Amino acid sequence: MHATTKQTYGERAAQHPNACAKRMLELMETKKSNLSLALDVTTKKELLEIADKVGPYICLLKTHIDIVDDFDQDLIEQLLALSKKHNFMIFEDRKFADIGNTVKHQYGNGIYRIASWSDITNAHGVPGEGIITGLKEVGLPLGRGLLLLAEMSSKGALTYGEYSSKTIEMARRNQDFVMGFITQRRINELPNEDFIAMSPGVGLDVTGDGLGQQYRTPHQVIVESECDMIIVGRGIYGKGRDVEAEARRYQEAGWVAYEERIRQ
Ligand code: 5IU
Repeated sequence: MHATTKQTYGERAAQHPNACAKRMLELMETKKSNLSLALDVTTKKELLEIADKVGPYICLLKTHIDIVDDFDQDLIEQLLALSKKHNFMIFEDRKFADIGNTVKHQYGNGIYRIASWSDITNAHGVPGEGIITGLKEVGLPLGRGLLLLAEMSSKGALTYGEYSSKTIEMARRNQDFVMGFITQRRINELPNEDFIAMSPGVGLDVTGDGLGQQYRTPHQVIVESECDMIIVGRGIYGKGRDVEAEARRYQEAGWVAYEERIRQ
């Protein structure tokens, strides 16, 4: 077990050198939530309605802003208002994958201007370290944080072995901006390192979606795999589900697992 696995989110926040990671950990501690909602819906109305219902239970709202048919600037303003109302941070799951100069513009410019509203975003290590340098130029002055994709949850993913280790090395060299990983299990941390491990592919009722997604339970993710945050999508807002009840259920399951872990 890693040293940070047994610490509380609050203890880790108090000594974290990365400003965005510190804010995230503080929020998890005060809100008693390690739940992130992955809100993959295609209309502004659904996005805002579900975010408002689930807001009290989550620490982080994960978006795919480019799938919203009727995207406009007002959506961003309303989303930011909800993040203040309910006290959650925002993570645009953009998965940047190009050279530094291109991602810099994809992050700061275009219709979405992701850096202007999203606290956190993420990137693949595929292009090499220039991708971090490019994103950092835009994000660091704004106090943003970056997650690297160390491991994916989907069947047959190529993110393993040396690819994952090299990604981790890149993160180590950029700890001012890289705050953690999207991963299926906690990475091997060196002394004085603390990367927030966020895990998608979480569900309590089903094990897959027929399109390659693979689900594990909050207990498997937080206790067995030592990750810090569960990212849940359709388990909360899927067809026929009571969104608020499911959000509460996942928040509780995530927090109970965390309490078990820090007591171990
Ligand atoms: N997501 C994954 N697996 C990954 C990565 C991202 O599922 O390895 I990186 C995203 C895709 C979707 C959300 O936005 O997390 C999971 O949604 P569901 O809980 O509805 O499967």
